[in-house]
Amino acid sequence: MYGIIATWRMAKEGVELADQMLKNGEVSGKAIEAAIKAVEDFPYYKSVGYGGLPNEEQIVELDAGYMDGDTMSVGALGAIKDFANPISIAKKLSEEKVNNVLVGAGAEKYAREMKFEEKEMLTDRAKAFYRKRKKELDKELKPYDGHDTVGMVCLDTAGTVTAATSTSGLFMKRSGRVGDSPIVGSGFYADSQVGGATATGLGEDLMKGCISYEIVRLMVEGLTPQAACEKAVTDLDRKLREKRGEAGDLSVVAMNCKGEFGCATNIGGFSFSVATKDQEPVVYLVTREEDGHCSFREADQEWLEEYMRVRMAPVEES
Ligand code: SD4
Repeated sequence: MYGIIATWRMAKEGVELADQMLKNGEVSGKAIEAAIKAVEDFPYYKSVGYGGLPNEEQIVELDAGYMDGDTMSVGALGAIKDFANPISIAKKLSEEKVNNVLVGAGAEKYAREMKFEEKEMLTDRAKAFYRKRKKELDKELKPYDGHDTVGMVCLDTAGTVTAATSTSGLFMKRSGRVGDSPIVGSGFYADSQVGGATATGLGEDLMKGCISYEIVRLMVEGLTPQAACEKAVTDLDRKLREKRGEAGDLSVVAMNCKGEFGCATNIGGFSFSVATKDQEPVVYLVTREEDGHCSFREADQEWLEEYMRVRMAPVEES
């Protein structure tokens, strides 16, 4: 068996690419890296890599994480700027004995030494969104809307499970703010004997439940990926509401070592992309019921076209 699952529609092209690679016998780590790079490089996705929206100082600071489920090796980056592919740097860090998690200037120094591609990641389009949002903020809109992290779990024919994330985090975040995406166990987790999981949403809340680890742990207990995702999201959502009066956006996907997959969310509008040996690449739209059960249906052509149209529409600044 082989397969790859990823948060959001934006991962579709990357998932298609990885699917081909896996079909040809490529290893999980290479396939997931290529898939995430495809999202990082696409300028119209404004929450990952090139074209990602900046922090409050109009600087694009990126987070990324990578885990190899054979060895438990982890590499991660927080708040790195001016590098094209944070995922590749995170993966490289996972090969180091120590110093696996680097942030800010230290991460940039490492990436420079390792000769990763340097790139100005702030696009004119992202600047226009920034100017627009600045004006809206004067009218007291909350800064924390608008985000979509790409997170993936990948299984290859040899049975290796990897998990990885990449994000520009929350739009208008504070300089130096790090979300859940580079935090192992929160943004991502992989164990080749079990499976993997990854999360997207409000990092500050996802972290409180170590949600990716929790999903993998529930799969160890025998839950299917779908049941594990639903239980993890429902339990964390309830706990946050009980203890804090509200819960941020929590959305997750998971795949086990048999290539079975699942998803869950506490919001409307969550989508994910998936492909396996038995399943052509597809985008699913997730619906959440009152009781926390989540179902999904294939996105139709109209939805897919509208998605791209909105992503590529000119930024109305007025
Ligand atoms: C973060 N979890 O930085 C990320 C943002 C995200 O969908 O996933 N948004 O908190």
